[in-house]
Amino acid sequence: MKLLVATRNKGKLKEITQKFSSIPDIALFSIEDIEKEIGSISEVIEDGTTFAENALKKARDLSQRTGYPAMADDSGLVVDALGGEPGVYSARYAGDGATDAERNALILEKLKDVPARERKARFVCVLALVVPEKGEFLAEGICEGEISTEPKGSHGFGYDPIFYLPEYHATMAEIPLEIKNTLSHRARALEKAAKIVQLLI
Ligand code: ITT
Repeated sequence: MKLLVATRNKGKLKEITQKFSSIPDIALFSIEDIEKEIGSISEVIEDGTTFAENALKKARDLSQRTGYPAMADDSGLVVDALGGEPGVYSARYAGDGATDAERNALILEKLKDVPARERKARFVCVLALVVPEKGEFLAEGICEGEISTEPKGSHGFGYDPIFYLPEYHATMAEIPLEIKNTLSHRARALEKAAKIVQLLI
């Protein structure tokens, strides 16, 4: 089965490719691969109020444009002390054009007076699979942690440097990618999605 992956995020793509590498009879193509064949694909506006809505919107768009099965992920950081922010706004938090470092700094600043016990947060990932003639499927993965008091580590991407995993005594950016890929929200959602894909092949 040919499966198009609706993301331009290199970190996500790497994680998805690794997780699906053991599934026989599946060939993954990124948006960039498809653009080489059909020309540029405009960005989908992620204006949904839930991760599921946005993931479905991205997967439907790519599948409808190409006629192939497509998978998209919407993911982000949910911080309890910020009432669930940045949530679906994770990619745009701190404004368009802000860097990962600026987004991390904004969260640390907003939490500067919040004590350790109230710094609980989670990464959430929803994967949407849209398969012509077979249907639409959703898979969710959650990874629980805390917001640290300073950024640490250089692995991963996005909010990883401020996402502290108490059981590892380290942030997500301090642990090797191979470990992140066993416990991350995306890893968990991908495991569920892989089972769905295997049933559809
Ligand atoms: P695509 O829409 O092209 O897939 P994106 O980077 O815009 O890529 P999202 O809209 O899903 O992705 O935004 C999710 C944001 O949440 C992302 O930019 C990161 O800042 C953050 N995020 C998601 N997964 C993460 C992870 O594993 N580690 C750290 N931050 C993550």
